[in-house]
Amino acid sequence: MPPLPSPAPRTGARLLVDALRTNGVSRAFGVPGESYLDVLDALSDSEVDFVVCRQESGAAMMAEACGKLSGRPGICFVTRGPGATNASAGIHIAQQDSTPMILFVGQISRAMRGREAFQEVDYRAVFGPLAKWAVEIDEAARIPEIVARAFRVAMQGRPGPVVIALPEDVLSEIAQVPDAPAVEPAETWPGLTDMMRLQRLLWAAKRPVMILGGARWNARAVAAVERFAERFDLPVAVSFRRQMLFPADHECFAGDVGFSVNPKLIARLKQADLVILAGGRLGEVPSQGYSLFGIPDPGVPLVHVHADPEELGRVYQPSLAINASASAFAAALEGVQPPNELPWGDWRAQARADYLDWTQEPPANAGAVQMATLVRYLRALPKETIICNGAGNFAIWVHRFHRFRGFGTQLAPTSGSMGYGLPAAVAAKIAHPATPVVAVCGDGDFLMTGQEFATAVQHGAPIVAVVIDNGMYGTIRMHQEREYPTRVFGTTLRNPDFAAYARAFGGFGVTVETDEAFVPALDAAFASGLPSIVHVKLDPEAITPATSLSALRAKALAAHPPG
Ligand SMILES: Cc1ncc(C[n+]2csc(CCOP(=O)(O)OP(=O)(O)O)c2C)c(N)n1
Ligand SMILES: [Mg+2]
Repeated sequence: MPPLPSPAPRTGARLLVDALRTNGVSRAFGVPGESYLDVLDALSDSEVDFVVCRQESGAAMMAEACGKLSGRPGICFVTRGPGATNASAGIHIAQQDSTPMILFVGQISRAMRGREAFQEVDYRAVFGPLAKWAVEIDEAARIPEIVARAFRVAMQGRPGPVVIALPEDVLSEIAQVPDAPAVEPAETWPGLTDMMRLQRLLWAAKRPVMILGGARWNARAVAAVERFAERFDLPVAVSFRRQMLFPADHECFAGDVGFSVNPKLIARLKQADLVILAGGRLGEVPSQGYSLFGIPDPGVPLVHVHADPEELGRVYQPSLAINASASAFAAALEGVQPPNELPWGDWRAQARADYLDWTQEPPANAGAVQMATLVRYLRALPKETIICNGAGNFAIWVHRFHRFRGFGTQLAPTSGSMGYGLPAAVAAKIAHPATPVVAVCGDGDFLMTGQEFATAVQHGAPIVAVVIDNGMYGTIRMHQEREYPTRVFGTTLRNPDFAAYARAFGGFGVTVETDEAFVPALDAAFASGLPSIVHVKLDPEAITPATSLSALRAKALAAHPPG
């Protein structure tokens, strides 16, 4: 056999960009730094679109959002030290949300390591516990190997973020090595008897429910679960911020288990005699502070399906543990047959009725602007509309009352990270220019990453950000009034004119102070074709759909009279 031709000499930076291309990367997000000039230069004549951002926190959240929508690692480049620490919120989101993502960090030259050189950080130590894997590349020749492994680690099993530190001199070092092959994550299928055992458990059940969560889903898998639910007439709930895993207009949909959950759904889950938990971990929020089922014995036959065996039995000991990705499990459900008669009668119909009852239009709130109007507007948007949010009480209305109807229509962090909605929306709009994208933000939430509105303008991403301005960190004020009624401290906000802010950046801005102006303002934002902010002045009394701020305070004072 003739010897293989030896590969052309390439810099570390070129090897890196070639590895991205081999793995189908067409877009990366980042903030530049002198620590990785060689990569910027290699990107400049590649086919990778580099979305330059204003702060690494937003850049990392954009990459995370891309990973969440596509199932392939979102890519982010940041500089050493402050660049990397700014990006850490995005890493934490990717970890808690099981999102594939790779953060590349410029690093000081190898010869300077350990002296606490300018902006030196030990990335393995800092990101080791925060990310799925953190690594530093020591020689250019190993770039193909390590980047290929990073793609695999990010996607395989339970997906998550990988952090790769790139010493400056490794990026300029020349190596003569071949590229690694493109990476496809291994699929994990249910074992030979798993689905038969699942069928047996279903045949013995009288009150079964399914809860969908986690990662490794796609549109096909979601459709397969829908068909399964129909054949078994099964109530299906979704986990915290996972509404996109089952269409809300489907007769089998029973609601979500997140914050401010339907008490009837919790009661139903507690009455169930079979729980099928597919893809998720049933963490603190969906399990209502780990109170929903027993630990370690859930107290009910539990079928737990997860792509990572480490997650099976980590908290709850299931009756049947199935080590499979959500999508492989969904495909295998086609083979599970229902009994001739389904003994759970109107169990599913009642679950559906409870959901519809709980999510009727929101009741009227205090003040001149109604959250119900926003919810009505969102429901009327095309069903593929992508709705994004960060954290704050404003999101309760979105999660409870909006009807998500398709995979990929929701970007919301289960880590409860404020500031996520805007950058997630920008990333979604850049990736899906023909799809309407709305970020629903709080006034506190928006300004955590509000500078990324400039990124939307620069990259022509006409998102609509609805900023719900109640002049406070409302969620914390709510807790404050409950625990320390009347002692308001550190939760009031003096806000800018958000509409003027949008215009100053070259976008469209409008302020809404009455309910009549709400819908025309949203229509005008969409019609503008520009990145837009609809600044909604919400009465601070409207603290949740269920109660007002003064009612909350009065209740707390009655329970703990001062003095
Ligand atoms: C990054 C981050 N910092 C702080 C918090 C704690 N926190 C949760 S909600 C909230 C207030 C949110 O305020 P706002 O966005 O105005 O929404 P509102 O609750 O007023 O609707 C805060 C400070 C958080 N979740 N994330
Ligand atoms: Mg607020």
